[in-house]
Amino acid sequence: MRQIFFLIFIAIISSSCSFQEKEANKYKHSIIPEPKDIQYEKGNLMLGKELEIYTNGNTNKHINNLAIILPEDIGNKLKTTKIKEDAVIKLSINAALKTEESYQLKVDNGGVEIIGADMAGVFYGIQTLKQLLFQNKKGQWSVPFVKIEDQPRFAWRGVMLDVSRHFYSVEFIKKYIDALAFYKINTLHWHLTDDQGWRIEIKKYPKLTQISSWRKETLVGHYSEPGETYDGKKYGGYYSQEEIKDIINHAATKQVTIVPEIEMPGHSQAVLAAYPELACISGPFEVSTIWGVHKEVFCPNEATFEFLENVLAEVIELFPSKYIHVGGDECPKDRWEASQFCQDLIKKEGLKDEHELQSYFIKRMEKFINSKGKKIIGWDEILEGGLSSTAAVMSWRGTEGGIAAAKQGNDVVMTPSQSLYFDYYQSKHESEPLAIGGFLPLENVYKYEPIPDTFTKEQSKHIIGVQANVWTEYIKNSEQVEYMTFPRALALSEIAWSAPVQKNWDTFSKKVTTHMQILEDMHINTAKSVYDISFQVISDENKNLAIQLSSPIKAKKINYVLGGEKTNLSNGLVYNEPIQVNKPHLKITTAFFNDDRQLGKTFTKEFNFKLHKGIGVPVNYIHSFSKTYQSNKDIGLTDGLLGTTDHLDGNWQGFEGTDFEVEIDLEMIKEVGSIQMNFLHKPNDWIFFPETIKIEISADGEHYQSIEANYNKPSKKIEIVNSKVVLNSKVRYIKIIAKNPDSEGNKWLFIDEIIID
Ligand code: TNX
Repeated sequence: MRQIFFLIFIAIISSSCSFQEKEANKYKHSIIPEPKDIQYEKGNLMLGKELEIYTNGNTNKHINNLAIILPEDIGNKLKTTKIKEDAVIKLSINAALKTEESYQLKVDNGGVEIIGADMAGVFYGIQTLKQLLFQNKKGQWSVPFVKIEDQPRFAWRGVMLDVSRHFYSVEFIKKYIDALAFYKINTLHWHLTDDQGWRIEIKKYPKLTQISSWRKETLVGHYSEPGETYDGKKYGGYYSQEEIKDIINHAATKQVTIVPEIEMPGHSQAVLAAYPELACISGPFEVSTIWGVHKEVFCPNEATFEFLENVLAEVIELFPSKYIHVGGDECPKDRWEASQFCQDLIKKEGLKDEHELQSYFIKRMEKFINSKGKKIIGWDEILEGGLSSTAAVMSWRGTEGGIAAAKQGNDVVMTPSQSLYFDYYQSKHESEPLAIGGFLPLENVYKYEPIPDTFTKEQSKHIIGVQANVWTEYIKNSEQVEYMTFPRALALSEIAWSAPVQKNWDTFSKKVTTHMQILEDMHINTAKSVYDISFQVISDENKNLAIQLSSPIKAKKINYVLGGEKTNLSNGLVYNEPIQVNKPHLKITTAFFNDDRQLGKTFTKEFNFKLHKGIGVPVNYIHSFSKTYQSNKDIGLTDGLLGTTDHLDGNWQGFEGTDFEVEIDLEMIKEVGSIQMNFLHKPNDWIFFPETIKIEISADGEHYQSIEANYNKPSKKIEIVNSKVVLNSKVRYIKIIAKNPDSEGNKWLFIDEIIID
């Protein structure tokens, strides 16, 4: 049936080369994920006061999505009053577009036309239109004339949210789905059960929500900190089946599939608290109050299988998803090893060991799930001990599991922790809220390529998608979920949707600034660390020291002033090139700007340089310094910055178990009065002063004079050991060898700086 909806006022004015066009052009490349093909044409379509929408097929169901996209003054007043063939916005499905979820979007004088291969395609066309609209909020709403053809790279574009470690409201889950769908993410993997809480109502087992959903308290601070303390507050919650249905229905309108995860056989301590008979040892057990891998797991006995089948029967009834996630990760085998029942079962089933017993467990559950017309997916541990050919694998411990699975013909979702764990830190700034660990800045997410270049076409087909995981041990509330997810989900979106040829970090990074603004308009709490400014001391072509300012994403503008913290940076200098160091004391205050608006925090750094004749001179290392302690890399020893007794202050270079041996070429003969070096002595941190220090100098590079450097042995627990050699000679080449007291072992030598006067 053909339908036309007449909505509110309309006025189409096409303008050429107007102010609006310039505005629109400015944001030309701000669609995330980057479409397959996009061509801008001259002119804009002005969306005025009245808006008519024409739909065919089921696409009238998207009217609401369209309503939300429209700016509040238009979209909030949707009315369907009149039928009209030449509507401004036309939505239709055309099966001639072969690729699932693909769409075409055309904006010209005639209006906006979105043709989708299917309902999802139309929805994604609307998301693109919404992004074009968001970008010109100037009271008047215009869309640039454009022709877009677009299709996804991967079918599974996912985010996993752990609601066990911390629990979030129904309202938030919907908001989260909306935000992800806006970036064409189509799968929410819902981690509903874990040791610390069971979050889904199961009618047959009421104790799951009475007991397993509640923990008596929660660990305070990081798991690795010594001396555990707890907050003493009962914590928990669960989603009723009604609420789950409501969320699933909402997700469907955003083309998002929710894949439920019921963890087995590990991460199941919360269940055992309510049903201790499902363990191999006798209880009681409690819902866990700490993080990590737990030994209390399901026993592979008939009671467990019956329980899980009953649970899954209700889960399958609720969730339309083709996949059911069965967990399978981190299942310690201690209880199974000690259990006579398990050992007998291993013998009876002819299994090799406890890993094959886990595989027996998963295969049994898979049979049940398949019998209900669904497929299983599990964490990569389900590969251990053998896997059926129909199971899909989520590769999280790196990519090896995924690669092995794809090679043997199993479908794979790539979610390697080092590239896609959104519970990792995204910035090293000390103001960053407590996180589990790791370091995953936006750029590292963006760089991730899910298909190994050694893969054949056939193998590549088994990589069905990518997913980011938001584990929530340290994510206490929904604002924090948003913070950890955005903007990193924008990079995920582009990995998952756009073809590799469309990807470009510089372009993407510019788009991010615009989208940070859009996300703010959507009331999403984003991580502003993409606007952090870092300082790096470098030496320019003339061996002059300079300070380079940079930010994680390409800045529209970095402003700075020399000096004061409270200065108004919008009137500051615009950073174009490294700031010359021409005096020993320098203080820089700086921030990231978009036009005249400061976007991130203000950063201030003070430098106290010791300016000497060796400044900026490159050092040739015979044994390389450790990557962990590298200060300003190759000029770290000649950057004029002296290390303090804090060996992590960023100035020291560390050498583990090797001598310190370098060569320096001053590039011309210079009158050198003396050479000084500082070594750190800090035995509690396994850092020791050198056994001997030898300096060799030469004017021609052939004839060297060797001098033993003297120094006073340290008398304190922490001391900077200075050694000075008076030369008063003409020198060009310098060699320095400081002996590590333990050059075969693992003692550290720390040096900074080589001061040539
Ligand atoms: C490992 S990834 C886990 C989770 C933790 C996560 C923390 C996986 C399948 N298991 O239980 O929350 O690390 O990063």
